Amino acid sequence: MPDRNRELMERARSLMPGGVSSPARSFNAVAAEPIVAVRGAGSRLWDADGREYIDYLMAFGPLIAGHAHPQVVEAVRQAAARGTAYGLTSELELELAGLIREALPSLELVRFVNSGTEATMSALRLARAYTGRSKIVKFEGCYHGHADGLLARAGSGAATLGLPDSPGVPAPYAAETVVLPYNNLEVVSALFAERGEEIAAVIVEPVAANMGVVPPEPGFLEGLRQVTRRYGALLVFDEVVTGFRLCWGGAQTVYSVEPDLTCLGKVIGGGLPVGAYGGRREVMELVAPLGPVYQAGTLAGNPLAMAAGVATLRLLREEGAYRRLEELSARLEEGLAAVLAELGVMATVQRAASMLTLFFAPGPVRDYASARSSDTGRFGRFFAAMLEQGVLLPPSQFEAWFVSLAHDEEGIERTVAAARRALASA
Ligand code: KE4
Repeated sequence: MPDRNRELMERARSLMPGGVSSPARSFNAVAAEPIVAVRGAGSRLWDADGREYIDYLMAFGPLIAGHAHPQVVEAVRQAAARGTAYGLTSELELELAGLIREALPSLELVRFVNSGTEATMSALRLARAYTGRSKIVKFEGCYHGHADGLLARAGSGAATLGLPDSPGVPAPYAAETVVLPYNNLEVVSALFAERGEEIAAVIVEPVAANMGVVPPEPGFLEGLRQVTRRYGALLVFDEVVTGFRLCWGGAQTVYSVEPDLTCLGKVIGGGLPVGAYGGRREVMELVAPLGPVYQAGTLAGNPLAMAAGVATLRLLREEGAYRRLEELSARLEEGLAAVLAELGVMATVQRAASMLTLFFAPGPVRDYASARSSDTGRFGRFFAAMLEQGVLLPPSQFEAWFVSLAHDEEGIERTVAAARRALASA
């Protein structure tokens, strides 16, 4: 039988670098041939050879309602029938902005962009303008998109591909970014004691997902809030993954820490291209056209992305939505942990709400160094064995598995059974 995936990937490689639109999709870090998606429905995805998978990649996070949720599809269809873009404000932007502010009151004003990268890039430009300072602090293993200054030892794709600093980033840009170990408040405090007046902002994934799922240790986020306030730097929460994923109010609600600026993406667009940044009015009022900080975008606030986002957030706001996500995700975590114990595999499962990572490393994984101690070769073989059994995981040890409202108990039982077979053989 012809291998349609292979044929299509060969043609893809003749047209696009690596045959992908993003390196995170390359399968370079796993022992399997890339697959080409042709359809998704609910928790399922089908490839070009007609194989069906229970999907935990879920497009790297946006699809918390599952693939092609009827209400999301209908909302996009209706919006498209009225036009795909206007170059003007549309009511859908107001609706989504209203839902975001209802869930995250710290975003007194919000600006839509087209990706998480644009959101973090814009938020940091704004922070530098507001403070008049240029240094940015980020954490090793955290990924905030591919804007020049943020690629210094990023997590996610760069970590997987072993490109700690990307070529093409001018040295002076990288020099403005200080990279510190996650979950280590002492190092942050020492840096601020020495150079606090130079620091415009600290940007952090409040629950890291790009070195695999690594929750903040008690006091870490509160400590960042205190030290940034003390030295007049801004605290930027990159909630592109955690926003509307951990709960309706995101990580800032779970941990009761209010950042000055928040970046969003993924879930708020329901699978369409979207990003957003927002925060305190006195900061956001510097953004053009109100203030001098320039940021713009032809398709920012695109009505189709807004429609998909509104439909998705409405589904999440329904009674019981997060309880259902918690039930399913806890079941998956417990099932995997039981298999690891039963087989005596040296691995650990770390979960935050409906995202989790199975690390082939002794726990706890608390920062990039401990994440990097994972046996990535074993993850690669595990990934391939799961794929063979019809379970699609993110193709990297340093990513999160995502559970959606469309997953179900039967699929989770099958996933745990497949993991038992995969771990016993790999
Ligand atoms: P995008 O530019 O990819 O929309 O968002 C960048 C971004 C910002 N902040 C966080 C915390 C993120 O996780 C991301 C993007 N996540 C990766 C995977 N974890 C996207 C996958 C890819 O690059 O293809």
